Amino acid sequence: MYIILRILALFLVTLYICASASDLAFARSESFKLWVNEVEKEALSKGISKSTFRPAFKGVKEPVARIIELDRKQPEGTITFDQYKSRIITEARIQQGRRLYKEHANLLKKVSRKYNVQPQYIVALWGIETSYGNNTGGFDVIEALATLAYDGRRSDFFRSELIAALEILENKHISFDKMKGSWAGAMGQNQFMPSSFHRFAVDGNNDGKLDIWTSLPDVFSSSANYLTQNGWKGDERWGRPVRLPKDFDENEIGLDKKYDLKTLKNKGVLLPDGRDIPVVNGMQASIVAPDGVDGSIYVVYDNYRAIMKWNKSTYFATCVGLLADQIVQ
Ligand SMILES: [Ca+2]
Repeated sequence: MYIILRILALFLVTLYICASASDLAFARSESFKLWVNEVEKEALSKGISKSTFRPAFKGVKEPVARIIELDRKQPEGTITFDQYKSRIITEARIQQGRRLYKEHANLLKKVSRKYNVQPQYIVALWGIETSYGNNTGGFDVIEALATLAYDGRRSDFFRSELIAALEILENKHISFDKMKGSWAGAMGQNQFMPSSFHRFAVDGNNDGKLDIWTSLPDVFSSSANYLTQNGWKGDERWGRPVRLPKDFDENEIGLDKKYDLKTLKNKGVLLPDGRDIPVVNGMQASIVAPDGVDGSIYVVYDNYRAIMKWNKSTYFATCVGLLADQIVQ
């Protein structure tokens, strides 16, 4: 009898747990539905039509657990620059970059002239963002942005990106089923967030659409336009690797400190092979040491700051510069 009671009790407890778990799931999906209704109201008030909104949200039933998981464990900061560099600038990526640089030379030349950005930087950004268009991310952009906007960690940011993404659909640059991107909503071959798309995407092939998913003229022109709108100088480099003298004051390292090149030369900053650094009057430079003074050291110019507008990471900006150098070497 005692055993039967135990089993019955266990059964009831299990039933209770199951019921409360499903109640919870139900409550969660109801709360998400209400939230989507609210987003729809906002979208309609901002000029998005129902015929855009409804199909775009048709498959969006609940927040995607995988995206929230990815958002909570971003690797940046946990690896050294040296490790990052060896992952990003692989021999295969250099070789492919050189090949594509030649293959698309005419288009790149045209874009480069129009936006005053050297082609190797356009190719390097393309290579690092999506392995030259091979890895654009398989997430549905609306679903990804809705998940992150609902989740709460950075709701305001992702909600405005979500509205911006809906505007792209409204303007028919891409259809909702082809609007793929990263888990964080970065889209197409150069991984623009929707707000960057609105500010910097360009119709490179003049077909009336801004298509950074499949049109290379649009991808290249948009990347170049991004850089040029953020202060790129077509007659300057990004920076270069250097060597510091032994007695160099570590407090002089950092993007917040700017020097003219003659000052750096006088402080004993040398090229890696021991020659003097080139001095160009009027150019400002900073010293960057991503792994500290014992790691690799770089002098960086204004163009480096333009790359950091794209992605606010010294790891990223340095690798774009180094890969660009390799592509034209
Ligand atoms: Ca186009």
